[in-house]
Amino acid sequence: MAKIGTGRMLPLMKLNRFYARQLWNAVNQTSRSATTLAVGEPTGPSVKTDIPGPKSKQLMDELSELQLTASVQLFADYDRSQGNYLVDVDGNTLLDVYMQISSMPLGYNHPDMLKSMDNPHNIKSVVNRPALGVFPGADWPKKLKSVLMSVAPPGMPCLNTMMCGSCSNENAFKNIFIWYQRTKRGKEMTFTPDEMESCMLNMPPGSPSLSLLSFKGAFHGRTLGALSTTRSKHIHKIDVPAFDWPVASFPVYKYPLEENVRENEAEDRRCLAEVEDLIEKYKKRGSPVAGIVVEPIQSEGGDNEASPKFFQELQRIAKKHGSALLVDEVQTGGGPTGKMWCHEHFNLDSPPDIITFSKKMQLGGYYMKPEFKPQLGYRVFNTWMGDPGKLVLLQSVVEVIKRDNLLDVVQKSGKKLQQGLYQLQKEFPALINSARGRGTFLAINCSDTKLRDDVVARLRKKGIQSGGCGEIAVRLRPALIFQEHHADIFLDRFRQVLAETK
Ligand code: PSZ
Repeated sequence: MAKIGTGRMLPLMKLNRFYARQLWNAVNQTSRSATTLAVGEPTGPSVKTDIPGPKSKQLMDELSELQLTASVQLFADYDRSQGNYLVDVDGNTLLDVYMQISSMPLGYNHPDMLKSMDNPHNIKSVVNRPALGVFPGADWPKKLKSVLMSVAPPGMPCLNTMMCGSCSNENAFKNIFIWYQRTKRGKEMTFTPDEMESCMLNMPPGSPSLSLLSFKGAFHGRTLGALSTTRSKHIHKIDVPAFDWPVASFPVYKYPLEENVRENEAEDRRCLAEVEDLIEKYKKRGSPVAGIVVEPIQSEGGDNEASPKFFQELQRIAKKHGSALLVDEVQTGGGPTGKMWCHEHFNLDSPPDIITFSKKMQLGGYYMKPEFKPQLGYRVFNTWMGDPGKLVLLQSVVEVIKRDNLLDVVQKSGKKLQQGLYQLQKEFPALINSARGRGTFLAINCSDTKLRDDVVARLRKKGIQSGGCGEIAVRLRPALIFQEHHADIFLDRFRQVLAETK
């Protein structure tokens, strides 16, 4: 068993002696060199079997007795995975630039996160999971302030915690509708008998006709309300009833950006004009746009970027029409763009109204301006309302981000990755194009879907776990501890894959 920091035995952990040694070294090191950021990692990928290998296939059969396994790629060994490397049950070691759909901020088995469980108080916060809306623990307000508020986007002093990305959006949408109706009424507390009765029948005025505007290519989750704003793929939506809410075009840029400035500015204007038209149209229809919901970089939809100017204008349009602006940072939040929050790159006139988060933040939730806090209890509420156990993990994550300057690491590794992608698209212009992104939150397009799927599959054979998004993009979503030498490995394998395609 590993001994750690305090000198006590690590409970709950089956670590082999090698990793235990590395952990011990990591915890006791004070200087933060490149190697301490990714402690005890393998020196590179190694692939021994097909992926999925025989053990993965056996487990797949076992799991298929219970559920559909169509999306399962492999079974992982989370005891042996370390840092940037995912180890599977067949002993294959993959450099993971996808990180559980962008949700592992510090890679696998980070010593500081493990160490946080070597503490009886923290273990009790996992064991005794409260209904936070009714019985929060004594340290909850302080913890929210010292952890979540310490990385809050500027100008957003209020907060709700939730479970996942979808339910963060779902509940944030409710906050927007409640805010919108309160603004109309002038006061929240006074509901008419008609409102109280009609809402029980899903009818106006109690269940008012209001809408949220989202964008083509958007992904905001799969729960029923969120799904009405999701517009990325039919497989996400088909057969499920949806609200008749407006959908505007999201900019589709020509790359490289610096050579297509005029066209891309015209594209911004086209999309913004559409937003404004839709707001007018839905107002006339009797279903006013209470809020605009947007990702800072459309992720599932294909890593589609929009300019800071687009977002500045979008905010101005929202304000002009009395609509709230919700920026969905579920995938972009937590540091991968080189800032804690991607919208901080946009230089907005003022903070957005609501920012939702999940993934790298360990638990879901949203920051909001004070006027978005409902004034009555039980309006935005559920059993758990987040999870103190996850906040313990986030505390370690935030401490490590600050201590190890991980946003700087992201910027440095991101630059290397991005330059490497630019170089590769110059070498293989018939195969790949439109490298883009911020920090290590990067993507590149393949010439068609078949090639993209093929590239992702062949990268895996060479020991790189990447992911696709949209129709033709390969996306990179490494952990914040991804360093320049990892970028070299990725770029080298990517070059090999492309050279073999030529
Ligand atoms: O297929 C899926 O359901 C996927 S694959 C990646 C995601 C979902 N991302 C989740 C996500 C997101 O990227 C944005 C911008 N907003 C909301 C969500 C929903 O988060 P979860 O999956 O936690 O409900």
